[in-house]
Amino acid sequence: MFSTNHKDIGTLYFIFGLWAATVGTSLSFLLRSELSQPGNLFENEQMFNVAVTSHAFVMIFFFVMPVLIGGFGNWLVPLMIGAPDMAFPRMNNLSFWLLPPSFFLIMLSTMSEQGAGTGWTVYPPLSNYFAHSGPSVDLTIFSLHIAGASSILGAINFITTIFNMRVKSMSLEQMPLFVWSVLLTAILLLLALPVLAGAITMLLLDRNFNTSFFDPSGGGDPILYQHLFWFFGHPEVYILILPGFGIISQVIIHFSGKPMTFGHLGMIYAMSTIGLLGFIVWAHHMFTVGMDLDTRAYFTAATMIIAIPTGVKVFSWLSTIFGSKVKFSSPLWWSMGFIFLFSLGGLTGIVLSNSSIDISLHDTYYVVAHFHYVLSMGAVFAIICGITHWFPLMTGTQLNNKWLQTQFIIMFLGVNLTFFPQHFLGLSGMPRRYVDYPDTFFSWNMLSSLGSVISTLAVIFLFFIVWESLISIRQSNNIYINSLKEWNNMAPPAPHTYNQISILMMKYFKYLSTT
Ligand code: HAS
Ligand code: CU
Repeated sequence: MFSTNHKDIGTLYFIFGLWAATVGTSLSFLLRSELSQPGNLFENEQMFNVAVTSHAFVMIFFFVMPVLIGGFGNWLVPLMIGAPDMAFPRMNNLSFWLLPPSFFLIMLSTMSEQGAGTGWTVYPPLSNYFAHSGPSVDLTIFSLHIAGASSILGAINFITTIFNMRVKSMSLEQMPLFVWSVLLTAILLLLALPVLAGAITMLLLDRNFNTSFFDPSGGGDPILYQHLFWFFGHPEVYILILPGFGIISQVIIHFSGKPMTFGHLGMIYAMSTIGLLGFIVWAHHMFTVGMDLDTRAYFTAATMIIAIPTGVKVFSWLSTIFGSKVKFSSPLWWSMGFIFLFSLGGLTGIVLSNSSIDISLHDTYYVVAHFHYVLSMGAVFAIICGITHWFPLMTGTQLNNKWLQTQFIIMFLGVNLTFFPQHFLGLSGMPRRYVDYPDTFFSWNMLSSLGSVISTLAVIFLFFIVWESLISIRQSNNIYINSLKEWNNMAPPAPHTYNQISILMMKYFKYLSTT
Protein backbone atom coordinates (compact mmCIF):
# COMPACT_ATOMS: atom_id res chain seq x y z
CA MET A 1 0.00 0.00 0.00
CA PHE A 2 2.70 2.47 0.91
CA SER A 3 5.25 1.50 -1.71
CA THR A 4 7.05 4.30 -3.49
CA ASN A 5 8.83 1.93 -5.86
CA HIS A 6 7.95 2.50 -9.51
CA LYS A 7 7.73 -1.20 -10.28
CA ASP A 8 5.46 -1.96 -7.32
CA ILE A 9 3.24 0.95 -8.27
CA GLY A 10 3.28 -0.16 -11.91
CA THR A 11 2.18 -3.61 -10.78
CA LEU A 12 -0.62 -2.10 -8.68
CA TYR A 13 -1.79 -0.21 -11.78
CA PHE A 14 -1.76 -3.47 -13.76
CA ILE A 15 -3.79 -5.32 -11.14
CA PHE A 16 -6.26 -2.46 -10.80
CA GLY A 17 -6.53 -1.95 -14.57
CA LEU A 18 -7.04 -5.61 -15.36
CA TRP A 19 -9.65 -5.82 -12.64
CA ALA A 20 -11.45 -2.83 -14.18
CA ALA A 21 -11.16 -4.54 -17.57
CA THR A 22 -13.22 -7.45 -16.29
CA VAL A 23 -15.87 -5.00 -15.06
CA GLY A 24 -15.90 -3.15 -18.39
CA THR A 25 -16.01 -6.40 -20.35
CA SER A 26 -18.92 -7.67 -18.24
CA LEU A 27 -20.81 -4.45 -18.96
CA SER A 28 -20.10 -4.79 -22.69
CA PHE A 29 -21.36 -8.35 -22.53
CA LEU A 30 -24.63 -7.10 -21.02
CA LEU A 31 -24.92 -4.51 -23.80
CA ARG A 32 -24.34 -7.08 -26.53
CA SER A 33 -26.80 -9.48 -24.89
CA GLU A 34 -29.47 -6.78 -24.93
CA LEU A 35 -28.74 -6.05 -28.60
CA SER A 36 -28.47 -9.67 -29.73
CA GLN A 37 -32.12 -9.58 -30.80
CA PRO A 38 -35.01 -7.10 -30.91
CA GLY A 39 -36.91 -6.69 -27.65
CA ASN A 40 -35.80 -5.76 -24.17
CA LEU A 41 -33.62 -7.64 -21.71
CA PHE A 42 -32.83 -4.70 -19.41
CA GLU A 43 -35.64 -3.62 -17.15
CA ASN A 44 -35.80 -0.21 -18.79
CA GLU A 45 -34.03 2.04 -21.29
CA GLN A 46 -32.41 4.18 -18.62
CA MET A 47 -30.69 1.12 -17.20
CA PHE A 48 -29.26 0.27 -20.62
CA ASN A 49 -27.96 3.82 -20.97
CA VAL A 50 -26.37 3.59 -17.53
CA ALA A 51 -24.56 0.42 -18.64
CA VAL A 52 -23.38 2.16 -21.84
CA THR A 53 -22.08 5.09 -19.80
CA SER A 54 -20.24 3.09 -17.18
CA HIS A 55 -18.84 0.70 -19.81
CA ALA A 56 -17.17 3.67 -21.53
CA PHE A 57 -15.91 5.30 -18.31
CA VAL A 58 -14.57 2.07 -16.88
CA MET A 59 -12.78 1.12 -20.08
CA ILE A 60 -11.28 4.57 -20.72
CA PHE A 61 -10.44 5.88 -17.25
CA PHE A 62 -9.97 2.69 -15.27
CA PHE A 63 -8.60 0.19 -17.77
CA VAL A 64 -6.78 1.69 -20.76
CA MET A 65 -5.28 4.76 -19.07
CA PRO A 66 -4.12 3.04 -15.85
CA VAL A 67 -2.63 0.08 -17.71
CA LEU A 68 -0.89 1.96 -20.52
CA ILE A 69 0.34 5.01 -18.64
CA GLY A 70 0.31 3.84 -15.02
CA GLY A 71 1.35 0.23 -15.61
CA PHE A 72 3.70 0.25 -18.59
CA GLY A 73 4.75 3.87 -17.99
CA ASN A 74 5.80 3.30 -14.38
CA TRP A 75 7.48 0.01 -15.06
CA LEU A 76 9.40 0.95 -18.18
CA VAL A 77 10.11 4.69 -18.25
CA PRO A 78 12.63 4.75 -15.36
CA LEU A 79 14.28 1.57 -16.68
CA MET A 80 14.54 2.89 -20.20
CA ILE A 81 16.12 6.19 -19.20
CA GLY A 82 18.38 4.72 -16.53
CA ALA A 83 16.68 6.46 -13.61
CA PRO A 84 16.57 4.92 -10.13
CA ASP A 85 12.84 5.65 -9.79
CA MET A 86 10.25 8.29 -10.71
CA ALA A 87 11.02 11.90 -9.77
CA PHE A 88 8.30 12.09 -7.08
CA PRO A 89 7.88 8.56 -5.69
CA ARG A 90 5.39 9.44 -2.96
CA MET A 91 3.26 11.45 -5.36
CA ASN A 92 3.39 8.38 -7.59
CA ASN A 93 1.82 6.36 -4.78
CA LEU A 94 -0.86 9.04 -4.37
CA SER A 95 -1.63 9.01 -8.11
CA PHE A 96 -2.39 5.34 -7.90
CA TRP A 97 -4.40 5.43 -4.69
CA LEU A 98 -6.69 8.16 -6.00
CA LEU A 99 -8.01 5.66 -8.53
CA PRO A 100 -9.78 3.12 -6.29
CA PRO A 101 -11.97 5.79 -4.61
CA SER A 102 -12.70 7.26 -8.04
CA PHE A 103 -13.70 3.82 -9.30
CA PHE A 104 -15.85 3.37 -6.21
CA LEU A 105 -17.70 6.62 -6.95
CA ILE A 106 -18.46 5.69 -10.56
CA MET A 107 -19.81 2.32 -9.41
CA LEU A 108 -21.82 4.05 -6.69
CA SER A 109 -23.24 6.34 -9.34
CA THR A 110 -24.68 3.37 -11.28
CA MET A 111 -26.34 2.05 -8.12
CA SER A 112 -27.82 5.31 -6.81
CA GLU A 113 -31.40 5.97 -7.78
CA GLN A 114 -31.73 6.03 -11.58
CA GLY A 115 -28.02 6.05 -12.47
CA ALA A 116 -26.23 8.31 -14.98
CA GLY A 117 -27.59 7.47 -18.42
CA THR A 118 -25.80 10.33 -20.10
CA GLY A 119 -23.12 8.61 -22.14
CA TRP A 120 -19.45 9.34 -21.39
CA THR A 121 -19.91 12.80 -22.92
CA VAL A 122 -22.32 13.87 -20.13
CA TYR A 123 -23.96 16.48 -22.40
CA PRO A 124 -26.47 18.88 -20.90
CA PRO A 125 -29.46 19.21 -21.07
CA LEU A 126 -29.63 15.41 -20.58
CA SER A 127 -27.19 15.66 -17.68
CA ASN A 128 -28.83 18.66 -16.02
CA TYR A 129 -30.91 18.55 -12.89
CA PHE A 130 -34.23 18.26 -14.74
CA ALA A 131 -33.31 15.21 -16.81
CA HIS A 132 -31.12 13.52 -14.17
CA SER A 133 -32.38 14.69 -10.81
CA GLY A 134 -30.76 12.09 -8.53
CA PRO A 135 -27.19 12.08 -7.17
CA SER A 136 -25.81 9.82 -9.94
CA VAL A 137 -24.48 12.51 -12.28
CA ASP A 138 -22.90 14.35 -9.34
CA LEU A 139 -21.16 11.14 -8.28
CA THR A 140 -19.93 10.67 -11.85
CA ILE A 141 -18.57 14.22 -11.82
CA PHE A 142 -16.75 13.63 -8.53
CA SER A 143 -15.35 10.39 -9.87
CA LEU A 144 -13.97 12.21 -12.92
CA HIS A 145 -12.52 14.96 -10.76
CA ILE A 146 -10.55 12.42 -8.74
CA ALA A 147 -9.46 10.36 -11.74
CA GLY A 148 -8.40 13.63 -13.38
CA ALA A 149 -6.37 14.68 -10.34
CA SER A 150 -4.69 11.27 -10.38
CA SER A 151 -3.74 11.64 -14.05
CA ILE A 152 -2.50 15.21 -13.66
CA LEU A 153 -0.21 14.20 -10.79
CA GLY A 154 1.01 11.25 -12.85
CA ALA A 155 1.63 13.50 -15.85
CA ILE A 156 3.70 15.96 -13.79
CA ASN A 157 5.70 13.03 -12.46
CA PHE A 158 6.46 11.59 -15.92
CA ILE A 159 7.40 14.93 -17.45
CA THR A 160 9.75 15.76 -14.56
CA THR A 161 11.27 12.27 -14.56
CA ILE A 162 11.90 12.22 -18.28
CA PHE A 163 13.41 15.70 -18.45
CA ASN A 164 15.50 15.58 -15.28
CA MET A 165 16.45 12.00 -14.60
CA ARG A 166 17.79 10.56 -17.84
CA VAL A 167 21.34 9.22 -17.81
CA LYS A 168 23.63 12.02 -18.88
CA SER A 169 24.62 10.34 -22.11
CA MET A 170 21.06 10.05 -23.43
CA SER A 171 19.85 12.98 -25.51
CA LEU A 172 16.15 13.57 -26.14
CA GLU A 173 16.59 12.31 -29.67
CA GLN A 174 18.12 9.05 -28.44
CA MET A 175 15.31 8.38 -26.01
CA PRO A 176 13.40 5.15 -26.75
CA LEU A 177 10.10 5.71 -28.58
CA PHE A 178 8.04 4.34 -25.70
CA VAL A 179 9.48 7.03 -23.42
CA TRP A 180 8.71 9.65 -26.05
CA SER A 181 5.14 8.40 -26.31
CA VAL A 182 4.67 8.65 -22.54
CA LEU A 183 6.20 12.15 -22.47
CA LEU A 184 3.83 13.39 -25.17
CA THR A 185 0.86 11.67 -23.54
CA ALA A 186 1.71 13.34 -20.24
CA ILE A 187 1.84 16.76 -21.90
CA LEU A 188 -1.53 16.09 -23.53
CA LEU A 189 -2.97 15.04 -20.17
CA LEU A 190 -1.67 18.15 -18.48
CA LEU A 191 -3.23 20.44 -21.08
CA ALA A 192 -6.51 18.62 -21.70
CA LEU A 193 -7.70 17.39 -18.30
CA PRO A 194 -8.09 20.81 -16.62
CA VAL A 195 -10.53 21.76 -19.39
CA LEU A 196 -12.65 18.70 -18.63
CA ALA A 197 -12.42 19.51 -14.92
CA GLY A 198 -13.65 23.04 -15.66
CA ALA A 199 -16.55 21.83 -17.81
CA ILE A 200 -17.81 19.28 -15.32
CA THR A 201 -17.41 21.74 -12.44
CA MET A 202 -19.58 24.22 -14.34
CA LEU A 203 -22.08 21.41 -14.86
CA LEU A 204 -21.96 20.64 -11.15
CA LEU A 205 -22.70 24.31 -10.40
CA ASP A 206 -25.55 24.33 -12.95
CA ARG A 207 -27.00 21.24 -11.29
CA ASN A 208 -26.66 22.27 -7.67
CA PHE A 209 -26.05 26.00 -7.29
CA ASN A 210 -28.41 27.65 -9.75
CA THR A 211 -25.82 28.86 -12.24
CA SER A 212 -26.80 28.62 -15.92
CA PHE A 213 -23.58 28.16 -17.87
CA PHE A 214 -25.27 25.61 -20.10
CA ASP A 215 -28.90 26.68 -19.66
CA PRO A 216 -30.36 29.02 -22.31
CA SER A 217 -33.17 30.11 -19.98
CA GLY A 218 -30.50 31.79 -17.85
CA GLY A 219 -28.46 33.09 -20.78
CA GLY A 220 -26.19 30.03 -21.06
CA ASP A 221 -25.52 27.70 -23.97
CA PRO A 222 -25.41 23.88 -24.02
CA ILE A 223 -23.11 24.02 -27.06
CA LEU A 224 -20.48 25.63 -24.83
CA TYR A 225 -20.35 22.37 -22.89
CA GLN A 226 -19.75 20.42 -26.09
CA HIS A 227 -16.86 22.69 -27.06
CA LEU A 228 -15.26 22.35 -23.63
CA PHE A 229 -15.83 18.60 -23.52
CA TRP A 230 -14.34 17.92 -26.95
CA PHE A 231 -11.42 20.26 -26.38
CA PHE A 232 -10.58 17.63 -23.79
CA GLY A 233 -12.19 14.67 -25.56
CA HIS A 234 -10.26 14.67 -28.79
CA PRO A 235 -6.80 14.95 -27.18
CA GLU A 236 -8.05 12.20 -24.87
CA VAL A 237 -8.37 9.74 -27.75
CA TYR A 238 -4.72 10.36 -28.60
CA ILE A 239 -3.86 9.97 -24.91
CA LEU A 240 -5.39 6.51 -25.23
CA ILE A 241 -3.41 5.53 -28.32
CA LEU A 242 0.02 7.24 -28.10
CA PRO A 243 1.48 4.94 -25.40
CA GLY A 244 0.15 2.05 -27.52
CA PHE A 245 2.16 3.43 -30.47
CA GLY A 246 5.19 3.43 -28.17
CA ILE A 247 4.70 -0.21 -27.20
CA ILE A 248 4.23 -1.29 -30.81
CA SER A 249 7.45 0.51 -31.79
CA GLN A 250 9.49 -1.22 -29.07
CA VAL A 251 8.10 -4.64 -29.91
CA ILE A 252 8.71 -4.24 -33.62
CA ILE A 253 12.27 -3.05 -32.96
CA HIS A 254 12.82 -6.12 -30.78
CA PHE A 255 11.48 -8.66 -33.25
CA SER A 256 13.14 -7.10 -36.28
CA GLY A 257 16.49 -7.36 -34.53
CA LYS A 258 17.23 -3.74 -35.39
CA PRO A 259 18.54 -1.06 -33.01
CA MET A 260 15.67 1.32 -33.70
CA THR A 261 12.71 1.80 -35.97
CA PHE A 262 13.03 2.94 -39.54
CA GLY A 263 12.96 6.74 -39.21
CA HIS A 264 13.40 7.07 -35.44
CA LEU A 265 13.41 10.89 -35.58
CA GLY A 266 10.49 10.86 -37.99
CA MET A 267 8.55 8.77 -35.47
CA ILE A 268 9.24 11.39 -32.79
CA TYR A 269 8.07 14.20 -35.07
CA ALA A 270 5.01 12.16 -36.10
CA MET A 271 3.91 11.60 -32.49
CA SER A 272 4.53 15.26 -31.63
CA THR A 273 2.52 16.38 -34.67
CA ILE A 274 -0.36 14.06 -33.77
CA GLY A 275 -0.32 15.48 -30.23
CA LEU A 276 -0.28 19.08 -31.45
CA LEU A 277 -2.93 18.65 -34.15
CA GLY A 278 -5.08 16.77 -31.65
CA PHE A 279 -5.85 20.10 -29.98
CA ILE A 280 -7.23 21.88 -33.04
CA VAL A 281 -9.73 19.39 -34.44
CA TRP A 282 -12.24 19.02 -31.61
CA ALA A 283 -15.35 20.24 -33.43
CA HIS A 284 -15.36 17.21 -35.76
CA HIS A 285 -17.47 15.70 -32.98
CA MET A 286 -19.99 18.51 -33.35
CA PHE A 287 -20.62 18.76 -37.10
CA THR A 288 -24.38 18.51 -36.54
CA VAL A 289 -24.76 21.37 -34.04
CA GLY A 290 -25.28 24.01 -36.73
CA MET A 291 -21.81 25.43 -37.35
CA ASP A 292 -21.28 27.56 -40.43
CA LEU A 293 -19.77 26.10 -43.58
CA ASP A 294 -16.31 27.69 -43.23
CA THR A 295 -15.89 26.37 -39.71
CA ARG A 296 -16.91 22.90 -40.82
CA ALA A 297 -14.50 23.09 -43.77
CA TYR A 298 -11.69 24.04 -41.39
CA PHE A 299 -12.37 21.20 -38.95
CA THR A 300 -12.65 18.69 -41.80
CA ALA A 301 -9.31 19.78 -43.27
CA ALA A 302 -7.46 19.95 -39.95
CA THR A 303 -8.74 16.48 -39.00
CA MET A 304 -7.73 14.87 -42.28
CA ILE A 305 -4.19 16.19 -41.96
CA ILE A 306 -3.67 13.86 -38.96
CA ALA A 307 -3.65 10.94 -41.42
CA ILE A 308 -0.21 12.15 -42.58
CA PRO A 309 1.82 11.76 -39.35
CA THR A 310 -0.16 8.59 -38.61
CA GLY A 311 0.73 7.29 -42.05
CA VAL A 312 4.39 8.12 -41.31
CA LYS A 313 4.13 5.87 -38.27
CA VAL A 314 2.39 3.00 -40.06
CA PHE A 315 4.82 3.00 -42.98
CA SER A 316 7.83 3.32 -40.66
CA TRP A 317 6.70 0.26 -38.70
CA LEU A 318 6.26 -1.67 -41.92
CA SER A 319 9.68 -0.53 -43.20
CA THR A 320 11.26 -1.62 -39.92
CA ILE A 321 9.97 -5.16 -40.30
CA PHE A 322 10.66 -5.22 -44.03
CA GLY A 323 13.67 -7.31 -44.90
CA SER A 324 14.31 -8.55 -41.40
CA LYS A 325 14.21 -12.16 -40.41
CA VAL A 326 11.40 -12.16 -37.89
CA LYS A 327 10.64 -14.91 -35.44
CA PHE A 328 6.89 -15.09 -35.11
CA SER A 329 5.71 -15.12 -31.55
CA SER A 330 2.73 -13.71 -29.74
CA PRO A 331 3.79 -10.06 -29.26
CA LEU A 332 4.64 -9.80 -32.94
CA TRP A 333 1.22 -11.19 -33.92
CA TRP A 334 -0.43 -8.55 -31.76
CA SER A 335 1.63 -5.78 -33.28
CA MET A 336 0.82 -6.93 -36.82
CA GLY A 337 -2.85 -7.11 -35.82
CA PHE A 338 -2.53 -3.62 -34.40
CA ILE A 339 -1.10 -2.11 -37.57
CA PHE A 340 -3.76 -3.71 -39.77
CA LEU A 341 -6.82 -3.02 -37.64
CA PHE A 342 -5.77 0.37 -36.29
CA SER A 343 -5.30 1.54 -39.89
CA LEU A 344 -8.79 0.27 -40.70
CA GLY A 345 -10.20 2.28 -37.81
CA GLY A 346 -8.14 5.29 -38.86
CA LEU A 347 -9.55 5.15 -42.38
CA THR A 348 -13.15 5.17 -41.11
CA GLY A 349 -12.08 8.17 -39.01
CA ILE A 350 -11.09 9.92 -42.23
CA VAL A 351 -14.51 9.06 -43.65
CA LEU A 352 -16.19 10.60 -40.58
CA SER A 353 -14.04 13.72 -40.75
CA ASN A 354 -15.91 14.77 -43.91
CA SER A 355 -18.43 17.11 -42.32
CA SER A 356 -21.11 16.50 -44.96
CA ILE A 357 -20.85 12.71 -44.68
CA ASP A 358 -20.82 13.00 -40.90
CA ILE A 359 -24.21 14.71 -40.95
CA SER A 360 -25.75 11.33 -41.75
CA LEU A 361 -23.24 9.12 -39.90
CA HIS A 362 -23.05 11.08 -36.65
CA ASP A 363 -24.52 9.18 -33.69
CA THR A 364 -24.88 5.98 -35.71
CA TYR A 365 -23.14 2.64 -35.26
CA TYR A 366 -20.60 3.68 -37.89
CA VAL A 367 -19.00 5.89 -35.24
CA VAL A 368 -19.13 3.00 -32.76
CA ALA A 369 -17.39 0.76 -35.30
CA HIS A 370 -14.75 3.46 -35.94
CA PHE A 371 -13.77 3.98 -32.36
CA HIS A 372 -13.79 0.33 -31.43
CA TYR A 373 -11.39 -0.41 -34.28
CA VAL A 374 -8.96 2.19 -32.94
CA LEU A 375 -9.60 1.34 -29.28
CA SER A 376 -10.53 -2.34 -28.89
CA MET A 377 -8.18 -3.32 -31.68
CA GLY A 378 -5.74 -0.44 -31.32
CA ALA A 379 -5.28 0.35 -27.64
CA VAL A 380 -6.28 -3.11 -26.36
CA PHE A 381 -4.14 -4.96 -28.92
CA ALA A 382 -1.21 -2.76 -27.87
CA ILE A 383 -1.85 -3.62 -24.21
CA ILE A 384 -1.91 -7.36 -24.87
CA CYS A 385 1.14 -6.95 -27.11
CA GLY A 386 3.00 -5.25 -24.26
CA ILE A 387 1.85 -7.73 -21.63
CA THR A 388 2.96 -10.73 -23.66
CA HIS A 389 6.25 -9.01 -24.53
CA TRP A 390 7.30 -7.80 -21.08
CA PHE A 391 5.64 -10.49 -18.93
CA PRO A 392 8.98 -12.27 -18.30
CA LEU A 393 10.64 -8.98 -17.32
CA MET A 394 7.89 -8.13 -14.88
CA THR A 395 7.20 -11.52 -13.34
CA GLY A 396 10.31 -13.61 -14.05
CA THR A 397 8.21 -16.34 -15.58
CA GLN A 398 6.95 -17.14 -19.06
CA LEU A 399 3.58 -17.41 -20.75
CA ASN A 400 2.71 -20.44 -22.85
CA ASN A 401 3.48 -19.22 -26.35
CA LYS A 402 1.42 -21.84 -28.20
CA TRP A 403 -1.68 -21.01 -26.17
CA LEU A 404 -1.03 -17.32 -26.71
CA GLN A 405 -1.02 -17.76 -30.47
CA THR A 406 -4.31 -19.68 -30.36
CA GLN A 407 -5.71 -17.01 -28.09
CA PHE A 408 -4.66 -14.32 -30.58
CA ILE A 409 -6.48 -16.05 -33.42
CA ILE A 410 -9.68 -16.49 -31.39
CA MET A 411 -9.64 -12.89 -30.23
CA PHE A 412 -8.79 -11.56 -33.70
CA LEU A 413 -11.81 -13.34 -35.14
CA GLY A 414 -14.01 -12.33 -32.20
CA VAL A 415 -13.38 -8.60 -32.29
CA ASN A 416 -13.71 -8.39 -36.06
CA LEU A 417 -16.97 -10.30 -35.98
CA THR A 418 -18.17 -7.94 -33.26
CA PHE A 419 -17.27 -4.65 -34.87
CA PHE A 420 -17.14 -5.09 -38.64
CA PRO A 421 -20.94 -5.57 -38.95
CA GLN A 422 -21.42 -2.35 -36.99
CA HIS A 423 -20.19 -0.40 -40.04
CA PHE A 424 -23.14 -1.81 -42.01
CA LEU A 425 -25.58 -1.04 -39.18
CA GLY A 426 -24.32 2.54 -39.08
CA LEU A 427 -24.46 3.00 -42.82
CA SER A 428 -28.06 1.80 -42.81
CA GLY A 429 -28.92 4.27 -40.09
CA MET A 430 -28.99 2.42 -36.77
CA PRO A 431 -28.46 5.04 -34.04
CA ARG A 432 -25.96 4.44 -31.21
CA ARG A 433 -26.99 4.36 -27.52
CA TYR A 434 -30.44 2.88 -28.30
CA VAL A 435 -31.73 -0.08 -26.33
CA ASP A 436 -33.81 -1.62 -29.13
CA TYR A 437 -34.08 -1.68 -32.92
CA PRO A 438 -36.43 -2.64 -35.73
CA ASP A 439 -36.22 -6.22 -37.11
CA THR A 440 -34.35 -5.08 -40.21
CA PHE A 441 -31.18 -4.63 -38.14
CA PHE A 442 -31.41 -8.11 -36.62
CA SER A 443 -28.84 -10.16 -38.58
CA TRP A 444 -25.83 -7.86 -38.22
CA ASN A 445 -26.62 -7.31 -34.53
CA MET A 446 -26.90 -11.02 -33.91
CA LEU A 447 -23.52 -11.62 -35.58
CA SER A 448 -22.00 -8.76 -33.60
CA SER A 449 -23.23 -10.26 -30.32
CA LEU A 450 -21.89 -13.65 -31.37
CA GLY A 451 -18.53 -11.96 -31.93
CA SER A 452 -18.63 -10.51 -28.44
CA VAL A 453 -19.16 -14.00 -26.99
CA ILE A 454 -16.07 -15.19 -28.86
CA SER A 455 -13.93 -12.25 -27.76
CA THR A 456 -15.06 -12.53 -24.15
CA LEU A 457 -14.07 -16.21 -24.18
CA ALA A 458 -10.72 -15.18 -25.65
CA VAL A 459 -10.20 -12.70 -22.82
CA ILE A 460 -11.01 -15.39 -20.26
CA PHE A 461 -8.49 -17.66 -22.02
CA LEU A 462 -5.86 -14.90 -21.71
CA PHE A 463 -6.52 -14.59 -17.97
CA PHE A 464 -6.18 -18.38 -17.76
CA ILE A 465 -2.83 -18.28 -19.58
CA VAL A 466 -1.54 -15.62 -17.18
CA TRP A 467 -2.78 -17.62 -14.19
CA GLU A 468 -1.24 -20.83 -15.48
CA SER A 469 2.15 -19.21 -15.90
CA LEU A 470 2.04 -17.64 -12.45
CA ILE A 471 1.34 -20.95 -10.76
CA SER A 472 3.90 -22.97 -12.73
CA ILE A 473 6.83 -20.47 -12.69
CA ARG A 474 8.68 -21.77 -15.71
CA GLN A 475 12.36 -20.94 -16.17
CA SER A 476 12.49 -17.90 -18.33
CA ASN A 477 14.49 -17.74 -21.54
CA ASN A 478 13.88 -14.06 -21.84
CA ILE A 479 16.85 -11.94 -22.85
CA TYR A 480 16.37 -9.42 -20.03
CA ILE A 481 16.03 -12.04 -17.33
CA ASN A 482 18.99 -14.06 -18.55
CA SER A 483 21.25 -11.09 -18.66
CA LEU A 484 19.99 -10.12 -15.24
CA LYS A 485 21.07 -13.53 -13.94
CA GLU A 486 24.46 -13.10 -15.55
CA TRP A 487 24.77 -9.71 -13.94
CA ASN A 488 23.93 -11.21 -10.56
CA ASN A 489 26.69 -13.77 -10.91
CA MET A 490 29.44 -11.45 -11.97
CA ALA A 491 28.93 -8.14 -10.23
CA PRO A 492 28.89 -6.84 -6.67
CA PRO A 493 25.55 -5.40 -5.46
CA ALA A 494 24.48 -2.37 -7.45
CA PRO A 495 25.04 1.08 -5.97
CA HIS A 496 21.94 2.13 -4.06
CA THR A 497 20.94 4.80 -6.58
CA TYR A 498 20.62 2.43 -9.51
CA ASN A 499 18.68 -0.77 -9.37
CA GLN A 500 20.01 -3.74 -11.25
CA ILE A 501 17.56 -3.70 -14.08
CA SER A 502 18.14 -0.05 -14.88
CA ILE A 503 21.86 -0.63 -15.14
CA LEU A 504 21.12 -3.54 -17.37
CA MET A 505 18.83 -1.49 -19.55
CA MET A 506 21.52 1.17 -19.80
CA LYS A 507 23.98 -1.46 -20.94
CA TYR A 508 21.41 -2.85 -23.33
CA PHE A 509 20.72 0.61 -24.69
CA LYS A 510 24.44 1.33 -25.15
CA TYR A 511 24.83 -2.01 -26.87
CA LEU A 512 21.95 -1.18 -29.20
CA SER A 513 23.26 2.23 -30.07
CA THR A 514 26.67 0.82 -30.92
CA THR A 515 25.33 -1.95 -33.17
FE1 HAS B 1 -11.84 9.13 -34.00
C1 HAS B 1 -15.12 9.84 -33.18
C2 HAS B 1 -12.08 11.09 -36.80
C3 HAS B 1 -8.48 8.62 -34.68
C4 HAS B 1 -11.49 7.55 -30.97
N1 HAS B 1 -13.06 8.75 -32.41
C5 HAS B 1 -14.39 9.11 -32.27
C6 HAS B 1 -14.89 8.62 -31.02
C7 HAS B 1 -13.86 8.00 -30.38
C8 HAS B 1 -12.71 8.09 -31.27
C9 HAS B 1 -13.89 7.36 -28.99
O1 HAS B 1 -13.95 13.35 -37.78
C10 HAS B 1 -16.34 8.75 -30.53
C11 HAS B 1 -16.51 9.79 -29.47
C12 HAS B 1 -17.96 9.82 -29.05
O2 HAS B 1 -18.29 9.19 -28.05
O3 HAS B 1 -18.76 10.44 -29.74
N2 HAS B 1 -10.54 9.73 -35.49
C13 HAS B 1 -10.85 10.50 -36.55
C14 HAS B 1 -9.66 10.65 -37.41
C15 HAS B 1 -8.66 9.97 -36.78
C16 HAS B 1 -9.22 9.38 -35.58
C17 HAS B 1 -9.57 11.40 -38.71
N3 HAS B 1 -10.29 8.25 -33.03
C18 HAS B 1 -8.99 8.15 -33.47
C19 HAS B 1 -8.19 7.45 -32.50
C20 HAS B 1 -9.05 7.16 -31.44
C21 HAS B 1 -10.35 7.66 -31.80
C22 HAS B 1 -6.71 7.16 -32.65
C23 HAS B 1 -8.78 6.46 -30.15
C24 HAS B 1 -7.84 5.62 -29.93
N4 HAS B 1 -13.31 10.23 -34.84
C25 HAS B 1 -13.19 11.00 -35.97
C26 HAS B 1 -14.45 11.74 -36.18
C27 HAS B 1 -15.32 11.40 -35.13
C28 HAS B 1 -14.57 10.44 -34.32
C29 HAS B 1 -14.75 12.69 -37.26
C30 HAS B 1 -16.73 11.94 -34.85
C31 HAS B 1 -17.78 11.10 -35.49
C32 HAS B 1 -19.14 11.48 -35.01
O4 HAS B 1 -20.00 11.80 -35.85
O5 HAS B 1 -19.41 11.48 -33.79
C33 HAS B 1 -7.22 9.87 -37.26
O6 HAS B 1 -6.31 10.13 -36.21
C34 HAS B 1 -6.91 8.54 -37.87
C35 HAS B 1 -5.58 8.56 -38.59
C36 HAS B 1 -5.16 7.18 -39.04
C37 HAS B 1 -5.21 6.72 -40.29
C38 HAS B 1 -4.75 5.33 -40.62
C39 HAS B 1 -3.27 5.19 -40.93
C40 HAS B 1 -2.80 6.10 -42.01
C41 HAS B 1 -2.31 5.68 -43.20
C42 HAS B 1 -1.88 6.74 -44.17
C43 HAS B 1 -2.69 6.77 -45.44
C44 HAS B 1 -4.13 7.14 -45.23
C45 HAS B 1 -4.73 8.19 -45.84
C46 HAS B 1 -6.22 8.40 -45.69
C47 HAS B 1 -3.98 9.16 -46.72
C48 HAS B 1 -5.77 7.52 -41.40
C49 HAS B 1 -2.14 4.24 -43.54
C50 HAS B 1 -6.93 7.99 -46.97
C51 HAS B 1 -8.41 7.87 -46.76
C52 HAS B 1 -9.21 6.87 -47.20
C53 HAS B 1 -10.67 6.84 -46.87
C54 HAS B 1 -8.71 5.74 -48.05
CU1 CU C 1 -11.95 13.39 -32.35
